[in-house]
Parts: sequence; C-alpha cells; structure tokens
Amino acid sequence: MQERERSKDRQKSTATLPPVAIVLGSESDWPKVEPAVLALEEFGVGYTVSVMSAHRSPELVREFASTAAERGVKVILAAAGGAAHLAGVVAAHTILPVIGIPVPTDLAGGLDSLLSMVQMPGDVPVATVGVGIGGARNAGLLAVEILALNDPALQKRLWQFKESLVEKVKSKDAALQARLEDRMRAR
Ligand code: C2R
Repeated sequence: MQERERSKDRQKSTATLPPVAIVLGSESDWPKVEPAVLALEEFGVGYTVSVMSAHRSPELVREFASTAAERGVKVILAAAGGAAHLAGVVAAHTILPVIGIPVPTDLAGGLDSLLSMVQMPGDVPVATVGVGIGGARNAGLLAVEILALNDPALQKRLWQFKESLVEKVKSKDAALQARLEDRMRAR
C-alpha cells in the first residue's frame, strides 16, 4: 500500500463519526434497510452507512468494529441477508450495542437471514429485529431509544411519537367504524 493511501486510511479510522453507524453486507441490501435511516432522520439522529462483509472483506469489518466506539459511535446497525454473519462478527469486535437487521431473501422470505443472525451463541449479543420493512424501521427506532437514555430531548420526542401512534390508531378505528356503519345502512 502506498504511504499516501495508508495515511488516508489512518485519517479515516480516527475521524469522529455520528452516533449511529449502519453497515450493510452488500449495496444490494440498501432498499431493505432504508426504513431504518428514515426513522433516524425523523428523530434528527446522525448516521453513516457503509458496505462491508464478514465474508468478503473481513479485515474491514474488524477495523471498523474495533475502532467504532473510540470514533464516537454509540450504536451499530448491521444488515445482511442469507448467511448473515455480519452482525455477529461486528459484535465480536466491540462492546457497543449491535442491532441486527435480517434482510429478506428468496428463501422463505428471509428465514435464512433471520436464523443466522438471531441464533447467536451466549456471550455475544445481537439485538435482532424482524425481517422486512417493520424490522428495519424498528432497528432505527431502537437505536433512537438507546441514545435517548442519556438525552432528555430525545426522550421527549419519543413520548410525542408514542402519543402520535395512539392518535393514528384512533383515526384508523374511526375510519373503520364509518365504513362499517355505511355497510349496515346498505343492508
Ligand atoms: P450480493 O447482492 O452482493 O451478492 O449479496 C448481503 O448482505 C446480501 O444480502 C448477497 C447477500 O449477501 C449478504 N452478505 C452477507 C455478508 N456479506 C454479504 N450476509 C456477511 O458478512 O454476513
């Protein structure tokens, strides 16, 4: 490696990062992971997104995971599909909380991703969310909740969010009741 490239790498690994780091096993995972990013954006939480693979670029994963905490990262989201080992390998190299996002695949909707991510051996936790859009969104929200432990302003926004959920359910119920009444009248 050229000295210039080495020094660029060193600068990269010591630069301060936003509190949430998202890693994807492949660029092809991005559309399935975007809901996590949208959730972070809703709460104004900063993030990075990078592609790295425990299988294809194991050194990059080790370097990233073992330096993430000292670079200011507080929570890591790791998304991968199929033989999804990325989250577990990241967790092996850090004491930061790692949230795994199992990416849907053609095999039973992503059951392969889910099981290879969620079935971690004891001692190496990965908080795995569900497969699909809801799972990715929950990964983002869970990261916000972790950050909110030390951030009263974020706690306040989370409570407002909870209240908005109640309002949403109430208005959906009202819409359903109106449809049911129309149906009764038409009988
Ligand atoms: P490609 O589309 O690049 O062939 O990747 C990726 O997350 C993706 O879902 C196909 C799938 O392979 C997954 N992959 C992993 C890992 N690295 C890549 N599961 C890993 O390290 O766990």
